[in-house]
Amino acid sequence: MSFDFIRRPGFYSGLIAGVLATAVMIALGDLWRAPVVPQMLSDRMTAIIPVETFGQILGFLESWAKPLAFAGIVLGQVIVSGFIGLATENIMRRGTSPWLVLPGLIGAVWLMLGLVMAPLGGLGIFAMDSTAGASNAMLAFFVIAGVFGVAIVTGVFSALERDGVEIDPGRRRFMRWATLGVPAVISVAYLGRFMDGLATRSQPTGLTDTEGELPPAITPLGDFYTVSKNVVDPTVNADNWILVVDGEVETDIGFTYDDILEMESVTQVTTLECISNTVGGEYISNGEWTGVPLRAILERAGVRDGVVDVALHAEDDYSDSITLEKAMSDDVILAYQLNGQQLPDQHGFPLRLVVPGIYGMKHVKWINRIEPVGEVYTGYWQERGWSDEAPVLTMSKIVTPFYQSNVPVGEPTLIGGVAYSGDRGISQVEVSLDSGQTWVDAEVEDALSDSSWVRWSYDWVPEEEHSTWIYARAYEGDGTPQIEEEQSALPDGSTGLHDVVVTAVYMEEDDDDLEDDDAGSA
Ligand SMILES: Nc1nc2c(c(=O)[nH]1)N[C@H]1C(S)=C(S)[C@@H](COP(=O)(O)O)O[C@H]1N2
Ligand SMILES: [Mo]
Repeated sequence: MSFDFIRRPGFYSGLIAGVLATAVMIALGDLWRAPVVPQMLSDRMTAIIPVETFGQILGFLESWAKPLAFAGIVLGQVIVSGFIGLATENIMRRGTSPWLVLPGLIGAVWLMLGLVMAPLGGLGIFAMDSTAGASNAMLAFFVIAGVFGVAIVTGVFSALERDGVEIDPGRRRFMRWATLGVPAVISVAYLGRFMDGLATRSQPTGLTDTEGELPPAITPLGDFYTVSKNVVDPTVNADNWILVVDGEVETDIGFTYDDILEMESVTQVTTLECISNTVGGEYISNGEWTGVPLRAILERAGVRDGVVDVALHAEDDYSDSITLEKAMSDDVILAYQLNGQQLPDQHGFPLRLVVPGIYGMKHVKWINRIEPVGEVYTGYWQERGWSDEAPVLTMSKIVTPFYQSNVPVGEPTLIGGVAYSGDRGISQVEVSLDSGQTWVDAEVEDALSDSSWVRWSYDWVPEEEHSTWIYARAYEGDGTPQIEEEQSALPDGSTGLHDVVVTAVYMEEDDDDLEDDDAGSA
């Protein structure tokens, strides 16, 4: 088998065109909310692959599965583009005019995107089932197909010209780099910036930066963790946004952003933790949320008899549900503020659900439709094997000291962190300083609310040089201990005790000497 085709102009023009078209597609996703095909396909793929295989192959689950699937699809797409380029070269070598090949190529790619890729991605023909609708997708696909076609045809054409017609070599090279090289560089740069954003799409909290002290009780906005399924998150214009309430209700109603702001508001502290958070992980933060009770909205529409679940639909085609019973409790709110500020885009502007006691997955962001339904509703992550009830499993986390750090013998070291049980309270936190043999009580701060984590601390004075594992163990309000058995996050959330290894060493009190040395050498 020969790989000579790799060096053929059709093939590499196709590769470049593929990268270029992908970049344009993502840019249009950003600008027009046009469908981003690899994003749709990776949504679909992660839904279709059996959970066990998925969990095993990808180990780290929800936060990495999507970016990996996405990157794989883009790569596949670019390689297929290479072969389309090769086919185009073969056709053009038979003397077919580029002015015939170009519209043919554009039309074929346009139809393929609209009639094959969009339905495969679950959005219907030309994405007519998407939030943005078909006309948007038709136009976006045309621009993408156009860029793709022009890139390939000019690439192949200039190569053929070089074979047949005499052109000054300098100009020819310039032409080729100008028509293909420049846009390729721009799009690689754009893709690079974008892949960077992809890796940080799920952003851990800045919780761990607090060695030697407890983390803030309320997580500052910039440190609040973020998780989203999207490659491109929605940015919602509140002026055009309407919250629709329909389904099993007496009257369908719509609320504008101002309607919501005018309703009586509540403010409450509630901790958010992602169900894919590992033991001791960074996907947990505590916020002060302001909004309106979900019940107030549901009562205006009037919920019909027989309703089981309330589904929440979002601008990014994400959805999830909570039971009607939960939806009616006082502390379930539709929030439009976080820590007294307008809800930031990445946390779900203009409106997101806050549902105490349940993992972050159900705290739907960018909500645009609320639908009471008569049967159990399967949401985005439930289609991918995650728990539907998703109650928070009690956890404790050692924030300080850091893993593998040295602490001084004979002096106090602060051991501290957070403990969280959803909405079941924390009555006690214990610490072990001898790798789990004996336990001492940590001091536990008062909780800021029934659904807030608590901070705990213990001053430890190691008496001799040694290494040890520090463990923490929390107890719920009614005294139930957290589950010690180690279990990975899928499907119900992780369990097990968090531990951190540290070494106690003699540390010389030589600060004065150092200062003297510094002064001497200055
Ligand atoms: N519309 C929408 N809501 C969503 C998600 C999403 O991808 N889309 N991700 C969920 C997940 S898995 C988590 S853990 C929380 C994270 O909320 P945060 O980013 O505000 O911390 O949002 C949830 N709500
Ligand atoms: Mo999550």
